[in-house]
Amino acid sequence: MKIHLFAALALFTLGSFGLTRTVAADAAAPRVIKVRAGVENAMKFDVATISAAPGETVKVVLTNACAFPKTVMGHNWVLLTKGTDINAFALAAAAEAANGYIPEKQKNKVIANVGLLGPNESGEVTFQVPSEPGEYPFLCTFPAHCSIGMKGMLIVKK
Ligand SMILES: [Cu+2]
Repeated sequence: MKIHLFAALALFTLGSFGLTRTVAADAAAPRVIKVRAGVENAMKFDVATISAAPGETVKVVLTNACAFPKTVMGHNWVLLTKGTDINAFALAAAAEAANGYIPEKQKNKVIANVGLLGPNESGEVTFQVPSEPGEYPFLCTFPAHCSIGMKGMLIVKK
């Protein structure tokens, strides 16, 4: 009888711990935003506008839908600080293949980024959305992709 009671208590305790862990994990889970680059080899993201609350934690999962090799048509996803000139950033980035097309001198303008992906590859980044409302541009920094249209905007508002 004693043993049964102990076993029941042990099970109850284990169950409680399991429940607590699950609830905590859910509360901390970021909102997932799936973005595909180069669907049908078009130079754009299928999600060009992302709305988020100040300080929200999000996870951007980028998939490269292009069929071409990474060196010919890789794609990345780079979120920049508010007010950054994305054309100037893209121009500087184009010369820095060795850095995954992130310009060394403008690294401070990058809030979050998913590295360069080859065909059918996926990558992700989890980050906290800035607390200041406004428009934050994102782009693919592979040479010429942004100027053709591979860009978008993260809109932060309460
Ligand atoms: Cu691209």
